[in-house]
Amino acid sequence: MKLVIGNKNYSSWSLRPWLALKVAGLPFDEVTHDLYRDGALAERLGYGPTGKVPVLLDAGLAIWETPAIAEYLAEIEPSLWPSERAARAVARAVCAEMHAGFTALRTHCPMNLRLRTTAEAHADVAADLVRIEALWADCRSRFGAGGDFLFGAFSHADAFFAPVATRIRSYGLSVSAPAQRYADRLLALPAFLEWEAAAALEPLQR
Ligand SMILES: N[C@@H](CCC(=O)N[C@@H](CS)C(=O)NCC(=O)O)C(=O)O
Repeated sequence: MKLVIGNKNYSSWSLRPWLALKVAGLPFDEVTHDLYRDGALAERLGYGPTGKVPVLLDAGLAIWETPAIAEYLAEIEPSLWPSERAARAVARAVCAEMHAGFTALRTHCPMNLRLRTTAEAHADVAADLVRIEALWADCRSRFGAGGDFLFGAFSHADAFFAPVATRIRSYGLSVSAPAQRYADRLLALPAFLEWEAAAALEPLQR
C-alpha cells in the first residue's frame, strides 16, 4: 500500500490514516506531497478524483476520502474498529461527526503542529469544544475501560481526533482535565511523535 499525504505540519486529514496504519503495524510506503507548491493541484488530481489528500493506493486502486480509507484499512486489520458491535457503531458515529462537523474549530484553529499561541480563539470554537469534551467523556465512560483510548484500545476514532489534540495544544485551548489527559495520551503515541518529528523538518508555510 501507498499513502499519499500532504505536509505533516498542516495536513490533518493525512495524519488520520497514517496514524492508523502505523499503530496497526500495517506496512506501507508514504508518498509525500507538498500542498503549497506550484502545480500541486494538478499533481493531486493525478492521485485521486477530488484533488485532495490523503489517497490510499493499493492493488491498482485509488481510495480517496478518509472515512473510506479507514474502512479499507479495517477490512485488512479489523482491530482498527472496536470488536463489539455497539462500540463499533458509536466509533463510526463519532468519526462521521468529526468528518462532517466541528467547522468552527477546523476553520479558526487549523492544524499547525509547530504553532503555539495563547491568543484567544474565535468565540464559535467554544461550542465545538464543549461537544468534543462530551463526546470523549461519553466514549471513555461507556467503552474505554480496557485502555487509555476512546474505546479502550486504539481505534480509528482516536486517529480521527488526533488532530484535535494538536489544536488544543497549538492554540492553548482550555479543556477539562479528563479531556486534556486524553489529548496528551494521543500526543504521546510513538507514531504521533514520529509524524511530529518529520513535521519539524518541513519548511513553514504560515
Ligand atoms: N473530505 C476529505 C478532506 C481531505 C482534505 O481536505 N485534504 C486537504 C489536506 S488536509 C487537501 O487536500 N487540501 C487541498 C485542497 O483542498 O485543495 C477527506 O476526508 O479525506
